[in-house]
Amino acid sequence: MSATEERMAYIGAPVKRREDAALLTGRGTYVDNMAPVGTVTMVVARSPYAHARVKSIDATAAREAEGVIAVFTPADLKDDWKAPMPCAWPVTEEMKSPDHYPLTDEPCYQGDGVAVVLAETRVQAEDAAELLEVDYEPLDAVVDVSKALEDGAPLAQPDLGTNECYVWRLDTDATGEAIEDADVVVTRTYVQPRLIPNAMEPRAVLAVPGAAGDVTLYSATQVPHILRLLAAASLGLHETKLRVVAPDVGGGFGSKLDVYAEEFLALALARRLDRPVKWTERRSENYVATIHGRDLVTEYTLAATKDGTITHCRARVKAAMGAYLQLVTPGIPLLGAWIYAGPYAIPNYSVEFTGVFTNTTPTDAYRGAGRPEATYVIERTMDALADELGMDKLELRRKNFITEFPATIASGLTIDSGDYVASLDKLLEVLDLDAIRAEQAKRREHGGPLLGVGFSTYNEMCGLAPSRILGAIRYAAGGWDTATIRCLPTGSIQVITGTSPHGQGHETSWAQIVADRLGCDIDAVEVLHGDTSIASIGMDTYGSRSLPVGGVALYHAAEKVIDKARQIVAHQLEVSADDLEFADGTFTVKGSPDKEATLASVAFGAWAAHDLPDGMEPGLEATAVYDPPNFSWPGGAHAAVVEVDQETGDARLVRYVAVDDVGTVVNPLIVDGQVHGGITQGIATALYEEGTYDDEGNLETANLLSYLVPSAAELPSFELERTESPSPTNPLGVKGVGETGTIAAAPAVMNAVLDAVSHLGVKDIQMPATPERVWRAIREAKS
Ligand code: MCN
Repeated sequence: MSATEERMAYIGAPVKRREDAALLTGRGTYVDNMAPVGTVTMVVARSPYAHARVKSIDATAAREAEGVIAVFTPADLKDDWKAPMPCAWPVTEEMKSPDHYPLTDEPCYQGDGVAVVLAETRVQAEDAAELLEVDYEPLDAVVDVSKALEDGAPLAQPDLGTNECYVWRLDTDATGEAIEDADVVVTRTYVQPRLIPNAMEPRAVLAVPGAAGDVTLYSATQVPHILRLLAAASLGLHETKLRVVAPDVGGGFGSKLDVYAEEFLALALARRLDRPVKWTERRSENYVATIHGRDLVTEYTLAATKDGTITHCRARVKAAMGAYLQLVTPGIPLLGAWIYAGPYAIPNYSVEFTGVFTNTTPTDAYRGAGRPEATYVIERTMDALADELGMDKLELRRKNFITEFPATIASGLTIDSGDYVASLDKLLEVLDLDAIRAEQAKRREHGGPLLGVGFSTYNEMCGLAPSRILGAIRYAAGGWDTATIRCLPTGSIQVITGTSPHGQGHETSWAQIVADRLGCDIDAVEVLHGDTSIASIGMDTYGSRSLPVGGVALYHAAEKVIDKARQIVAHQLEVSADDLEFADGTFTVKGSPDKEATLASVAFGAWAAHDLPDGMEPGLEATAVYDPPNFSWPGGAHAAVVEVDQETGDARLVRYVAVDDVGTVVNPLIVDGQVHGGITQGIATALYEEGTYDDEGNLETANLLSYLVPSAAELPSFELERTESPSPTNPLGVKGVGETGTIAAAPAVMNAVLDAVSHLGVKDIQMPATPERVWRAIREAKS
């Protein structure tokens, strides 16, 4: 019997997050809460120019300032780096990558670090940094992806001789028919605004040197394991000499899936000074020093026959890399490269990505990473194609949905399961579209805020990822993960996971999986993570991978524990292992109900080791490493209802309905929370958030006043529903959920805004649909 067929006490139950009590009562431990004796504060002096050459730095006054311990410039530290800052995803052999070191004397974006100051207190370090006299020679900067590709554009990285980082293509031509020959061809160009991640906790780093050449790095990171490996390589340390701890981490949303200059600087300087070195990012610093997301321009084409059968899709994407390649910068847009046909059966497929250097903060993973970008252009263009065909927008979607699973799609991947029709049907049950259309018509006739409804039917690939595929697309690491389950002699159970939660509630959902499999009380299960000295290997948390990879590893580890326990019980009860049944934490002998053994008693017996089968190792624990054979394929249907004030252009979201299929749900409470957060970030893209630079490369939206992060006050209560097609790829039947909302929401909202004003002749509005943009679009359409 597979796990999905069994009755489960915990899987599927809305268990409250065990993480929350400590966090909500201020008992969490974040990096900035730590202050070992002798800690020195590090402050990074950052370039005010987007592109410049540092002619000289006079640090005399800074060095003499009160409390200052040291000042370092790039030249002082050049021997500390055995390798440049790493990029783990060289997407093509020819890809260009500028040298990137933690400090530079040719800053290439506003905020690039040019020196560090170390002082006894933060205030002293900040005051001293103000005293640095840096003589800059400003250089030409380029900030716009399209302009950067024009002849004669300033070079973001002059040594490379071009702003083109790479060109990556994927073409299939199933029918051999040219796209231009199709009955109807619709092409649109979309701008995906640059997004600036705003985790509750900005980044923070504390490096503590040990007595034997070892060092511990505490970091607000999503990737302690990856960080240990890469920092050790860059500093020329044995990996065993570096321990990385991710304590409580206040969110990351992809931005902490990276290895950063400040981590390397703190490590190098703690070893030099033999004192703990701490750096805590200020919110305003977060705006320039932590990676940004998106910033793409995409030309997207759909072609169809007159009856609405879609025959081709084509995407031409220009993606900003920023000034350097961070950990996975070049690969991020490509995470959408296989799903530019969405949930639709489209035989001819062509995508081309051009990575572009600009003098801006590097881009990298931000919730959804590549897949919101794909879904946005598909879903906007589906609406445009429906208009062109004179067809109902949902009918066009239904006609083209993939309905048979597993489905090998034109980009070459196989979607293991899904039911897009069921999700859309359920969405419509909840929505009451007829009533919305009637109200829309009434308002158009009698006045009042205009009403619009928009849809997004989506799928995504997440659960990163089968290692072989990652290798084939030139990503440097694997996509497996690990889990250890240790049954302690008292019946308590320790779980060690290679995932590194930073808000996703793994301590709760992992305990649910283990308590279900082993039939024990959930409170008996402790989940340990985020410390390389405890979980020595792992692949960390991103790409909605933790459940479909790390959670499944847990399942396999539990199976191994049960197998070993079964052998012990068979030996002790003198029965065949095949005659033992295991349920609710107890082994019973078929046909002899009086003979039984609880898992807890087996754990004690395995620890005492008085009576084990010959040759068996004492102890009851097991480790599993799981490499998924396929990606995880969630999907669903979302709808947004907006009101648009014609006079001011203000677009307000009034309803949001989401139906998601994430396979078997382990914890519905956590899943709802993930979907809430995800949708909010998608809505933020559609209506509020946009990072902009002026032509000189000054970040115009450099704080929370000018970069609008929505709060709960701007949002209605979301109506969440689910359909469930369990993944046949893994024994739990699970699919990832962490990014679904972000992927689906932006096009639903934008389609709704356009629906509200379509009768006025408005055909396009770029994101975010700010009051000014909407107002202008209405005015232009009327004139
Ligand atoms: N879950 C479940 N049943 C499912 C799917 C998931 O119960 N069918 C639960 C899991 O057990 C887990 C949580 O939902 O507790 C998320 O699981 P998963 O989808 O595997 O995603 P990850 O744990 O790998 O988290 C990464 C994902 C990403 S990519 C971003 S970005 C993101 C997100 O999670 N960043 C977050 N959610 C976030 N939530 C918070 N609070 N903070 C962030 O920075």
